[in-house]
Amino acid sequence: MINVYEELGDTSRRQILAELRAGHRNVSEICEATDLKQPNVSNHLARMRARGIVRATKSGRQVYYSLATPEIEAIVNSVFTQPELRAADVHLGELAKEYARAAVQGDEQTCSEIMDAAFRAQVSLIEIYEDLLAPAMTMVGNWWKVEAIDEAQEHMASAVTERMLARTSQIMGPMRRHGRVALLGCAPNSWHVIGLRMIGDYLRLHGWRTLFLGANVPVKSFITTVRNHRPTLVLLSCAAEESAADTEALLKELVRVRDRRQPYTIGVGGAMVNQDPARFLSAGADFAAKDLRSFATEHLPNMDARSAEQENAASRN
Ligand code: B12
Repeated sequence: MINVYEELGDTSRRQILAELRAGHRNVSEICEATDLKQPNVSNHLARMRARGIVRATKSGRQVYYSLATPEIEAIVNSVFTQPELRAADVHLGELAKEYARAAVQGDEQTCSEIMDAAFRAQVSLIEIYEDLLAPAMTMVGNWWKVEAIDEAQEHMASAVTERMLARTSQIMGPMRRHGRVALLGCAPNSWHVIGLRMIGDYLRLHGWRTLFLGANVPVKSFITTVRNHRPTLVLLSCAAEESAADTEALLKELVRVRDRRQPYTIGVGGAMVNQDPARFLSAGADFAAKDLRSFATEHLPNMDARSAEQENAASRN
């Protein structure tokens, strides 16, 4: 997984990116400005290009490099204009509270700054999702329960968080794509997508092609999409009793249409699944993960190993 902040941890790359802040440059101009040797600069540029941090444009016989997107530009600028942070300097519990307060006000700017502070300190993606965003959303839920905020504010906080996830996926890109497909979605009447989005982001950063169907997907079209895209992994989220029966029905249908040519694995997660995993396992799920951390450390490594084995066997035959 790449993180622009990690790339900025290397002195030579930092010098190159600092130079590109001023505008597009070719290799000789970068060498001149940084005192780095040409092969060294070319290697770093190739690496950062593969990771979507810089882009190259041809003009006549010259290739010019620039920062790839406005998001990357903003991050690079923030690193050069703000004090350096270490993981020990940030307290995710405190940041979660600050984030939740900003999110219920619809204050995206503050939420982005909080996320960036954590990224700058090189806190991992899993920690940012699990120890900052997830507890912040739980706080939002608790405030709503005691009527400290109204439903519109809860919706606003959800919308802000979905945008923060989208922004994060812009600034992080996969190291290496293996091309296996994961399809993620929710059954009819199932509206909680933030946790599922986190799982999808994590998979994408680990080389999966992810198809995100979102909330409230009719069973028939869910199944058609599965048939059309032949995923290795189908993932559902269920957070509330109100959507549990529909999720069970979708699971049963996914099992019914699965065959030898399409032997996908079905995984489930979400607050309702955590409350009663057996209910979803008996409806057909192959596994239930309690959170992103356990999905990433317990379930995904097994699945990756199994898929790699199957792919090797298929290429031998
Ligand atoms: C935001 C929110 C909403 C938003 C969702 C917006 C959106 N875009 O997602 C809206 C406003 C739409 C909503 C609606 C409702 N909600 Co609501 N909601 C919440 C809230 C506050 C936060 C949920 C969240 O995003 N958490 C953060 C994420 C990261 O956590 P997560 O979902 O648990 O995901 C993690 C893991 O579970 C796991 N995971 C999740 N999905 C998956 C899937 C897979 C495959 C894997 C491997 C792992 C995995 O990984 C994630 C990261 O670790 C919770 C409160 C809470 N304590 O959770 C209530 C909560 C989930 N909602 C609840 C309810 C009851 C409802 C409503 C029925 C309310 C109503 N009466 O109208 C409706 C409709 C629900 C429906 N039919 O689906 C209850 C559910 C209780 C229950 N178990 O039955 C909760 C717990 C609040 C409560 N304490 O009462 N809600």
